Amino acid sequence: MRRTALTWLLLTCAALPAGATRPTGAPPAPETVTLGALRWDRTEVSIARFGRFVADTGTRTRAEAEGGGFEFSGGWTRRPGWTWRMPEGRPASDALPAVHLNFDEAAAFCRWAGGRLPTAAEWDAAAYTEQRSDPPPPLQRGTTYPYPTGSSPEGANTSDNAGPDRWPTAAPTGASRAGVNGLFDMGANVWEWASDTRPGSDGPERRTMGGSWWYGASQMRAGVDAWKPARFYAVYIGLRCVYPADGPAPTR
Ligand SMILES: [Ca+2]
Repeated sequence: MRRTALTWLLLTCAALPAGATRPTGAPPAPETVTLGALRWDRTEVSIARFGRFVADTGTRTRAEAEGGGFEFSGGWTRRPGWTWRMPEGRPASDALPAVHLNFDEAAAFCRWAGGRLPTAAEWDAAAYTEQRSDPPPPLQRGTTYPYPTGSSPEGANTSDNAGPDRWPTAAPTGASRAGVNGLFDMGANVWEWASDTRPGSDGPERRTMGGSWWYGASQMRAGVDAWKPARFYAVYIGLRCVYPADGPAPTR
């Protein structure tokens, strides 16, 4: 896959005069972004990718075993048949983010892929501070932004909509606009598990980052202190992983 994409890129570049616009159907951006010692998934983990982990490991998630994941509807409500395969209980695009996964399941996925879940501090640095040497305008290297999308939350999949809602629930991974560090959906779409932990009334809790499609843009800001029981799973919570920058390519 990687070699094919590279070959395609080289052929494309060779055929284009300097300054030409990339044609429609040009190869997608690389699937990871390297920032310092860490390589980041550019997007949230998709159903397709989580499916390869399940095929490889035989994993059966708690949401599947326990009768379905949770939605908030006047309180946390279990929805029969809502699982990572079918986030809202019906067949869905496999480009959607994988959800209905508890912390341990998210962490197991990242181990399989060759990495781990990020800490909240790592996540914040990647989400809000532009680190690339030559970012596309208006992003500027070294600037810390209020939103993972930059100076404004525009382009993120939140519940704030001036007009028609393009994505009433989750958006396909990578469908929104790339933000700080070229990462997609660090703000909103689905919450992302981080490894920070604290005791809770329902067992250990883990922090979740970035807000979701259910919330407005205020939940995308740095410093939002959101925690969930580690064993919880819901339609709003997904993940992305980090990998050592000097390690092998992640399993996809
Ligand atoms: Ca997100």
